[in-house]
Amino acid sequence: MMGRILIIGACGQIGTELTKKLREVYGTENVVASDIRKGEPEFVASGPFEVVNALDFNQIESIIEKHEVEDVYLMAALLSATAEKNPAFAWDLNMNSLFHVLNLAKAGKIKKIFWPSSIAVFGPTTPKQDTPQYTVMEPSTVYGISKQSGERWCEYYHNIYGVDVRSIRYPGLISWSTLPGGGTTDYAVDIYHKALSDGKYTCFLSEETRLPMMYMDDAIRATIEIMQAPADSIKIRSAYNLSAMDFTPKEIAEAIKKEIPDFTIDYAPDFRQKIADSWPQSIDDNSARQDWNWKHEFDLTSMTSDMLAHLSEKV
Ligand code: VAH
Repeated sequence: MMGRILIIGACGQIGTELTKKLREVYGTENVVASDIRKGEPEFVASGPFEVVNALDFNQIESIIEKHEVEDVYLMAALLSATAEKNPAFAWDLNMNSLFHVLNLAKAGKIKKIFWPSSIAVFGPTTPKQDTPQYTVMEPSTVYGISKQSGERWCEYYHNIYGVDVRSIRYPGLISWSTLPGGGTTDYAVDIYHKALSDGKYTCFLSEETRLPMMYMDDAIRATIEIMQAPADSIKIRSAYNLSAMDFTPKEIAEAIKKEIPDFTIDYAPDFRQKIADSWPQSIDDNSARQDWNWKHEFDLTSMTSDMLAHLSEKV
């Protein structure tokens, strides 16, 4: 039998859905969810759950040994907006949690690691259209700096110690089943909830702010597919560009209006506008498509239909 999977940060926006999908694929008992505190009772009761502080090396090590874990998905991090409010803790959490998992793998206690990077590694001097896999990267946010540094360390641990760590530069992610936490792209989730509950939305980014985005179903599938790919097909050990679509608040509002004609939007940009303006508008992800056969499935129209359908059931 293969070893088990441990998800650190399993109660977050990605972690919650990743846990559910991994349990469908590998069996509930083979996927251990963990977070710094217990999440929703229903989620905690849905399979093996442990309270683990991502900054506590000994705790992570003991859970890996207790459950005979082979693969670790490290999803704990402070996202862009929150990290700007607490730079020191964001750097500590985003970097030292990664070092703990890389060092456990270097010691032979973990076989394979997934670590999420982000298009936030790019900055104001990066080409904004079809941003290449390799280009100028001068991130201007704490989150982006931590993700760029993390990519360098992932590649170093692979090249020097043979650690099998794999990473994706996620764009903004949109999901119906879990609320996002502290991101700049969170407007693209909030807007669907407010369209159904209030029929209107005040967006914290300006109407022409174009950002790379992806539906969570695609992001979860990409995460599992990169981990299932043969090691020799993973030619990039920093992190792969990944993309599905890009849109502006105006365009997502138009997509919603096709299903909710009376929906209205207005704009009140806040501090997150400066973060968004530092990021690319669209991403070239050909390396992922070539190396491990990535292909997205959802576009703005199909995502909007799926989001509104699921959220309408929850209301
Ligand atoms: C954020 N959702 O907004 C994250 C993501 C590209 C954005 O990294 O911080």
